[in-house]
Amino acid sequence: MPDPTEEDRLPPGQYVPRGRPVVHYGRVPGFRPERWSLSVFGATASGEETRLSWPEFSALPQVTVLADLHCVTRFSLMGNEWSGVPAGALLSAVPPAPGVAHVMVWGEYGYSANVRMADFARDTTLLATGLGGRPLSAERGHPVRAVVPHLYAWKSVKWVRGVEYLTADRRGFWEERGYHNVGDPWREQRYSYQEDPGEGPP
Ligand SMILES: Nc1nc2c(c(=O)[nH]1)N[C@H]1C(S)=C(S)[C@@H](COP(=O)(O)O)O[C@H]1N2
Ligand SMILES: [Mo]
Repeated sequence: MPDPTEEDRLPPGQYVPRGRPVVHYGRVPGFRPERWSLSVFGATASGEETRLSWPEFSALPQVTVLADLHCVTRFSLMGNEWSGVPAGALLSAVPPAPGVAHVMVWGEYGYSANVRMADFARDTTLLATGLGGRPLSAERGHPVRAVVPHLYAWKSVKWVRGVEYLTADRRGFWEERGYHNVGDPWREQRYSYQEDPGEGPP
């Protein structure tokens, strides 16, 4: 049984599973630091793409955030201590052009998820490198995963390699396949048919 505080933290229709499920589509990629980069592109303020090397990314400010992660298949991973770079620090390092209201987060192998800038810029949104005081395991997204804990977990892209600033909203991998464009678990925004006007791209 979840303790009362966990129960209070559980969005509608979610449960606390036994164990700690790992979920993703496709293979777990390897990591070679000398080959890795994080590409920030699209509508940047400079008009240029910036590629951060592993040492450059690792030099960004780091924080720790305690947060739950809610999978749309209804299990929730409670009480995760994520550490890593706040998304806001990336926005400061590579500013978007004025008026950018959406971001596409890209993982390895073309997995992607779109997030509203207001959600990306929250101080609990991370480009996480650690979980529970240790580096992320390969299957949880090593070396870097997005953590957007206030949205369904498909938005928390593992193995992040790119952040694209969008001039117009565009659907990512699961958003194209019937899932909700916003994905707020507290409002049970699971499927695209639930979208209100203005919540998705035209
Ligand atoms: N790159 C990538 N990231 C991904 C996915 C994926 O298929 N590929 N699946 C998402 C989904 S649906 C969930 S529930 C979470 C699961 O995170 P976990 O494996 O740490 O539990 O990762 C998300 N991030
Ligand atoms: Mo998920």
